Amino acid sequence: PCQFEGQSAVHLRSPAGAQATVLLHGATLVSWQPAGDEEQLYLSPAAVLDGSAPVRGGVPVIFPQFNQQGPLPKHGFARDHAWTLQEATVRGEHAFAVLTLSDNEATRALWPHAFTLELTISIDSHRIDMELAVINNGEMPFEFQAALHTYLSTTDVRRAQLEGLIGQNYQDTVLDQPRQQWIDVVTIAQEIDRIYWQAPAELTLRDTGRRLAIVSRGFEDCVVWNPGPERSASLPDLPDDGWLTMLCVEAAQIGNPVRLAAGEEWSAIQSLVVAK
Ligand code: TA6
Repeated sequence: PCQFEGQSAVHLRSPAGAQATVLLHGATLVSWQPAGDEEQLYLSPAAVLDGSAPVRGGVPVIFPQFNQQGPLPKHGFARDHAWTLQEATVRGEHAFAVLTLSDNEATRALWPHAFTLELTISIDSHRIDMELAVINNGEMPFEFQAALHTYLSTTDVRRAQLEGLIGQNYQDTVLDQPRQQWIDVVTIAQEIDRIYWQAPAELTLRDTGRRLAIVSRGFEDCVVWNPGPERSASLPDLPDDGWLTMLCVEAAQIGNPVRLAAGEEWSAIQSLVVAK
């Protein structure tokens, strides 16, 4: 491992010059720069990186509980543990890293199951694939929710457009109401927190001079979150105007928790692709 702001991390560089950095803490991807392109992820300048809190930005891994939908700490515990780097290699056009987290005393105290999480991050010149696998190493089935809580960077979120959600049913978490999306484009002017159920596999984020495809496979739901000005000001690890330069578009499995039998494996992917 190398260091990122004094913390253990793995740095990837593809043959074409794309780069990515993953902290061992939470296996949090904190940076992704496609070849010859700028940073695509938002990382709060006030993020706590020393392992004492989840990282505000990048791509925290949510497991085995989404938000406060169960008895566990918010968003589960995976984002709050040190993962182990298994491999970091370049193969062909790709650079990739594999990180794992297995149950230990601390996780079993919260959640009494034997598991391994495996996060594989793979980059080529203009694409990143983030695959989360869950393996049940125990003798009983278990259930979980999961998400890749991706913070995308935006030039000005009020001018950004997220396309592809027309006709979709969603839970509006701010209003605490079920709703339906009637216009194709989601725009942000204030706090937004929505779970789109059974979301399409591909969405597009348009931002000043940029088009980013957000592709998911295996994750059924999609969460769109921006804290807006008031919540941004109240979150200690986000600058007051932090909401303007970020948008979370999360690949998630929330509505239908996965039931995994003993010895079985589940996996799902979120990919980001910059249009050339
Ligand atoms: O995924 C959206 C969400 O669950 C929001 O409700 C908001 O609370 C956000 O995640 C951030 O959660 P955090 O625990 O990282 O502050």
